[in-house]
Amino acid sequence: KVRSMLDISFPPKEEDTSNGVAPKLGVEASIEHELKYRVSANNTDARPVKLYQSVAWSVHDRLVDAFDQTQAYWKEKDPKHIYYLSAEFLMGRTLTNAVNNLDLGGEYAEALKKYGADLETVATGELDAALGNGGLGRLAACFLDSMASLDLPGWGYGIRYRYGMFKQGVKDGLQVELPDYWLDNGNPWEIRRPETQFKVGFYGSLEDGKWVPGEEVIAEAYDVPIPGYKTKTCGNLRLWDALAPEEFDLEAFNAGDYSKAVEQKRRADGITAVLYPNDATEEGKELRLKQQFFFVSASLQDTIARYLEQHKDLAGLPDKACFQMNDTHPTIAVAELMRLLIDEHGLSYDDAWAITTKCVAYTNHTVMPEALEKWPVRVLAKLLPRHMQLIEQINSNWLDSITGHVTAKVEAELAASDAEKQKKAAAAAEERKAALVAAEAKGEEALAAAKKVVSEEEAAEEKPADKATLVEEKLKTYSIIQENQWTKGEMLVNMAYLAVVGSFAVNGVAAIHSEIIKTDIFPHFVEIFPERFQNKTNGVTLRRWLAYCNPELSALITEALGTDEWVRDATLLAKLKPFAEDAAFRARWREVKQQKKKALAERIREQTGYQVSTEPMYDIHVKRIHEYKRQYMNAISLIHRYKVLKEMTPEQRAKAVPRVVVFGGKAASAYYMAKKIVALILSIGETVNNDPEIGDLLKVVFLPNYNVSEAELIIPAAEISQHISTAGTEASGTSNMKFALNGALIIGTLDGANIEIGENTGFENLFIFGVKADEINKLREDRKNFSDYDPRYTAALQMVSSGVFGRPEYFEDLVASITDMNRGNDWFLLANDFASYMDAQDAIDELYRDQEEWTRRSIIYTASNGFFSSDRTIDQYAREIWNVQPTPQP
Ligand code: C3B
Repeated sequence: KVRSMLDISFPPKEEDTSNGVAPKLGVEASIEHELKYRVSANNTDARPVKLYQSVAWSVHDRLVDAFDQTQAYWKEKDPKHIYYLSAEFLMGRTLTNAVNNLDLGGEYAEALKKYGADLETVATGELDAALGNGGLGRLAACFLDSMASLDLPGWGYGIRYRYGMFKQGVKDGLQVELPDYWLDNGNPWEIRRPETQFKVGFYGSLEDGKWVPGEEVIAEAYDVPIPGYKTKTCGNLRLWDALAPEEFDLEAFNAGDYSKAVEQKRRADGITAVLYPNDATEEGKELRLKQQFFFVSASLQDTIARYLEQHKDLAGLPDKACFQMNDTHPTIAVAELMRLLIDEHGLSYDDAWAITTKCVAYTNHTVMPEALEKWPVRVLAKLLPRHMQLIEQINSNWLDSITGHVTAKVEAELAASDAEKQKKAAAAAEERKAALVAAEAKGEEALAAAKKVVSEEEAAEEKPADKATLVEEKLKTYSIIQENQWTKGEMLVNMAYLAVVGSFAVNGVAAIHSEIIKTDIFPHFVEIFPERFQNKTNGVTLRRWLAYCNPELSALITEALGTDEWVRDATLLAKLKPFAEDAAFRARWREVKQQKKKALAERIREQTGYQVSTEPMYDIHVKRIHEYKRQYMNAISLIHRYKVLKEMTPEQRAKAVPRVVVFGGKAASAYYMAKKIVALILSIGETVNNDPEIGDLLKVVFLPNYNVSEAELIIPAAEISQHISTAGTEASGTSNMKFALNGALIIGTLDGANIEIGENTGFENLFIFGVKADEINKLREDRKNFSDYDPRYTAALQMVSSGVFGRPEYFEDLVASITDMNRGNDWFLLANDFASYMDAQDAIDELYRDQEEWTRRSIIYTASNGFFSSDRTIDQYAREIWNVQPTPQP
């Protein structure tokens, strides 16, 4: 409006399509321009963060050009789009990725010489965008990179949290959580869109069937351009911020009630204030549901508005839009899309349902029961009354539609058991008759007693099951709305069930996981729509996770293959295999690893003060801290290792294989046991690292604040990496892929994507141990007594309890969680796997003595795992679920 009033034409009509100053200037001049005008620091005063900001703004302008051109092209061509709905996007830093994807690495390196700086150093001025917890959020970020790189029309949609994942510090041997104000230095990677705003309502009531919200906030868009790798395509991540409808309630303000006036603003701010720091557990907090609905509603409204700019009939929406729900967090989309279509656009329920179920697909990322979201009906009905009503209708239609199926199933079961029962009943009747005859012969009294027994038996005899009751009971297991199993009378909405019923495709994230969700989580849904269930094994972007984080190894790979095409086509990595047999190549491969180990050693010194040698094996265990991921089991094995080293003679020690063991990962702030596991690792480090007898033979390091940028430093330095979850618990894992691609060997269980990595690499090249997923249930039932455990395990735990690592009372319940039948009872089966874990560890030591063979395997890992490129994953989603076509600009 403002623009037309001023009568300016926008964009300018002239030839020049670049709308920034910088691109016209050339890289060097644009950095200078930004330094002077945008961040206001002259050359001599170019402090690192200012230099970073200038470089970032200079890149920003180039990104905006690519972005505008791509989006304009897509608008004109109008291809079907994928909209990736995710509560989390764990982006990390952007600068290096953007410069290299735009293929401007050389130019920026050259321009920075003037400042005596290199891109790598300048890049450290950027704060990580940590708008995610862990694997799920990082996967979403990798997917965006691949979508753009494959020229697929697609946007991510999420929340612009002002505080991301907390910063982890260590104080007095414990994890502490510090706020992550990542926008502190401004954010050159986003474009605010005050012209793109939508109202989102909450609470209120239904009046004549119409929802009248009791509270409204404004969702305002921020666009984050996502450059594809060496393509003109630049995708978009649209993040929503929440604003109060009016900055101040003027009436209240005038009446002198200042606090009431700012109340609205405070409430809106709260929605996008902070990311819930939970990974695979559910909080069930109203604010969390508010966040979910907030971004889902804005994203759907936005998509529909853009669709209606070019099309009249919403029936065609499924030909233009697919919404992929990243876990259950955005599942309210099913109800919200229904509401928008029915209430806002006047469609009938049936037409709306037909459209919704053609537009929405769901990815499941976990089988942990505590992470499968279930919202109390009470909470939903209060916050979103219209949606609760729609969910009830969806559920009742759903149950109606399957009543025939369920009835037939019950009938079949009854028929099968009927014959059996009749036979049993006849035999019982015979027996009773015989008993009466025998009793009669003994006299009156005996007969009376026998008659009593018989009549009791007859009364107790199984009544023929009532079919209607059976059908009703069975239907409950399919119901989206269920009674809380722990709190009687409380009704819950099972969001995963709503997602399955509302979606046209449901997928797991690794082969084994996709099977487990079919057999253990949704077996009854598989009966109804077997074709809906699919697998899409996760992947990672090779740009960030090999090419850019490990330029040295990448250069070597490129030299060997004679091309850098592998960055785009990861299958080409297979051609590295013959080089594994080349001793000179192996020596160079080792040199690179050594260089990366040195960089990590430096980081360890900076962050922890520990001096670690670069000679020992670098053994890495990084991921969120969870009982199921079993960092605890690793810690126990290290206690054993320490004990063995202590008991050795100097001659024996001279032959031992030295290790630097590095842990990293955050414990959710409310996860009691996880925080104790962190403390235990820190305590072991404190004791071991300061023991002069041990020296370089063993160092145990907890590197604080594991995040994307730390991972980029740690992964290239790893020689062995640990992925040791209890079989059947880790849906996929994605760091295992990153480690493998960087030539780290894997010690792991037959869980998640470890299995597929084994298939690709050859299981003989991995250190696989532990029980299999299908043995878990039985083993859980048969858990032993503590006294039966492996003596190495019991001795190590004894050392914890007796205070060798300090604070024995603090660790008491951690120990109890795996030793006490009544206090955790070793749910994740550490005791069962410990012995085979130790065997695998011994095999690792043994192989490490043979550096030639070790390096050979390392090369085989990189060569074998191109399959785990997220380009492959996204290509499969695009073809097999989304039906979205690459749409590159000519
Ligand atoms: C994670 C799973 O725990 C990983 O196994 C998986 O590799 C990734 O998702 C990506 O699929 N996950 C997560 O980070 N957060 C959740 N809430 C659920 C799963």
